[in-house]
Amino acid sequence: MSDEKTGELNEAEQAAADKAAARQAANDASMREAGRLLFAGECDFFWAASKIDGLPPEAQPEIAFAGRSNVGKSSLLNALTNRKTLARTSNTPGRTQQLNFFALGGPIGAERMRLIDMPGYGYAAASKEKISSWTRLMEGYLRGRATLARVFVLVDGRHGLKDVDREMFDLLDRAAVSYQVVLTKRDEVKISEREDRIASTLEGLRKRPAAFPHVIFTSSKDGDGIPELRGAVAQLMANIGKL
Ligand SMILES: Nc1nc2c(ncn2[C@@H]2O[C@H](COP(=O)(O)OP(=O)(O)OP(=O)(O)O)[C@@H](O)[C@H]2O)c(=O)[nH]1
Ligand SMILES: [Mg+2]
Repeated sequence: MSDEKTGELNEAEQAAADKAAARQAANDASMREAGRLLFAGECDFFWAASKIDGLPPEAQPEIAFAGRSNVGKSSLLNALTNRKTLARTSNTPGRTQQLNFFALGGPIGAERMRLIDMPGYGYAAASKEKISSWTRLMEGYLRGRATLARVFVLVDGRHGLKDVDREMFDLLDRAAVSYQVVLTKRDEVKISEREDRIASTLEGLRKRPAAFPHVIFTSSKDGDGIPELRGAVAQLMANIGKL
């Protein structure tokens, strides 16, 4: 029991908290190393789907990267896998129009897991037709994919959550797909603003049933947060017994 007057921990509680923190730190370090090894493996593009009946058959666990157009999904995939041009990046919003599948950690067909670069949303110049085909593809994939372990939803760290991001969370909550927010472009956010951006993002996720309550702030430009994100993926694989 903590001291009611001061809210401080007694000695035994402090010792237990220190022990738990040390265990957590050791686990985080080992997951980061497992993540480093996982992403140091082979990684190859193997499939693109623009229609829901064009998906590859389910096999290894999948993690997908979603987010507003131009938020940095393709850049993050390249940073994670330490490659410059694995996923195509661009200044033109709406560059990625399909679900692009990458095999990680082994030759295609014998990979350890799959990474999926998703087409962006919230693209101002998109036609109604494009939006409805995007929605069909995304909903179809998210609802029907038993091998989908988690969706990482990228949010621009310079701006925080927008209504289109909340619509994406609604879709994921409805589909009951586990998702985790990754803030991007950390290098463009003032140091003094970073903690607040993480806190307000977490606050926006608090009541969302399928959201994983931890936010990672990354920069594909200077590599900040990338080892942590690799570690989160390794932890996810460990949790489903596939590490
Ligand atoms: N400064 C900075 N720029 C970034 C970062 N990540 C991406 N960018 C830039 O943001 C722009 C968009 O990046 P992409 O990776 O193509 O974005 P996307 O989310 O895949 O975009 P769509 O495929 O159109 O949905 C490019 O000009 C990138 O160079 C980052 O961490 N820091
Ligand atoms: Mg892209």
